Amino acid sequence: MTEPLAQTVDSLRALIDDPSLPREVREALAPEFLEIEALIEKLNQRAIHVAVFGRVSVGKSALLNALAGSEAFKVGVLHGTTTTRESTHWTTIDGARVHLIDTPGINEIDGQAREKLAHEVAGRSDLVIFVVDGDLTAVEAQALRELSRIDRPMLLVLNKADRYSSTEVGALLERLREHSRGFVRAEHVLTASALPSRRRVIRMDAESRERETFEQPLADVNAVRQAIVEVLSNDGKTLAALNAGLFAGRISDQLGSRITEVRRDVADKLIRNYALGKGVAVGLTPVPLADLAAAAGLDVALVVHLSQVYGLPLTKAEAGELVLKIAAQVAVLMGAIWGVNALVSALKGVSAGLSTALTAGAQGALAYFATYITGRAAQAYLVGGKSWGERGPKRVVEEILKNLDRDSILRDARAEILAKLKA
Ligand SMILES: Nc1nc2c(ncn2[C@@H]2O[C@H](COP(=O)(O)OP(=O)(O)OP(=O)(O)O)[C@@H](O)[C@H]2O)c(=O)[nH]1
Ligand SMILES: [Mg+2]
Repeated sequence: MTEPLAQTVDSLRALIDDPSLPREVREALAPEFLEIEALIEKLNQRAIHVAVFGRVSVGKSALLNALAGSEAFKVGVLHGTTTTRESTHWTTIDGARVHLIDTPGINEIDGQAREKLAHEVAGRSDLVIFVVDGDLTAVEAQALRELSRIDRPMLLVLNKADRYSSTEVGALLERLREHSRGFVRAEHVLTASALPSRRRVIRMDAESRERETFEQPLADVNAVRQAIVEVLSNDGKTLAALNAGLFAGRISDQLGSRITEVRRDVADKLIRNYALGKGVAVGLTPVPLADLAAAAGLDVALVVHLSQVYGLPLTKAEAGELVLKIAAQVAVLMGAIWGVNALVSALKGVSAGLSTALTAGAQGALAYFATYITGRAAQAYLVGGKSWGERGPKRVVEEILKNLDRDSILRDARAEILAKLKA
């Protein structure tokens, strides 16, 4: 496989096999991963597309047959044997899958249609072969110019070389190189005998009598085959590979942001579930307000789980430290920003009996809220790549608290907890 192609396949494979992606994220991304698997499959096939163009009856179909080693395309003495806009056949050259594309003679179709076909077919080919059987005619020169604008590696092949002497072939090649200068590289002007005429041969039979027979000489398309192999190897950054690379790059960018999105969704769900779990647990067994901070086991579990979602796994001890750090900030900020009174009145809003004893729902809601903030803060820390960033933990927690709709979270939490407790 060529270098850039191999790299593309490797990087796609790495995306799929990334061990830092937890199961939840991987499952949510299943459709994207399937698409990438299919793309890798396609890249691994290492296929190139080769199209032939040329005047009628120059031997385009015969040339493709000789390359394929089979009678894949119809060959005929009549002008205009190939009439379908394009017929195709897969073959293998040098281990690579090659898609051969045959087209009708360029003088079969008029200027505009011809240009359109050339654009469409050559546009998705990795190599264009322009076949002639003599020096360039005006129509051929024009078509060659049009094709060269599509900017694909192009071979100019003098077919039916068997009909010329070697001196004639030499002279014709020279003229073709001269007339195609600027469009086709000199080393890409080649000869071929796709389907040499049968030769009359005289042989002696057993009785020493001369017998006239006809022999079909073997096709000679070695130069063309060699050029295809070269396109496959050096031009390895062939357009197909390059395009596939660009496509893959786009996919991995898209996937990158999808992964971020999915991680956020999964994290949000986790935070809400743990917060609810904690709220329900505390609601079932109300404890004095001071003991809430101690009931941090669930928060630690939440942080460990979150760290896995973000592919930055923390140990229980590390998560415990993080929870303490966040709790310290929350304690300071809750006091400083809202004041204890504000918090008490917020809870009053959800519970009439707050002044004497916290009801199950209200205390549960507070526990929910504490876990929710812990989760959000831990999430910010993980998104920052296990760092609080320049702002430091205090500012991060401060911003989370500031941006929260405290009252509605408490209200929703209480309703959810009560619903669970009743169930
Ligand atoms: N002598 C000789 N004749 C050839 C060679 N290649 C093809 N021919 C003959 O040229 C004629 C046309 O061949 P095709 O392969 O059908 O040519 P084409 O360019 O596909 O023609 P259209 O499909 O009609 O545009 C047939 O009679 C072939 O036998 C060759 O290398 N040497
Ligand atoms: Mg043909």
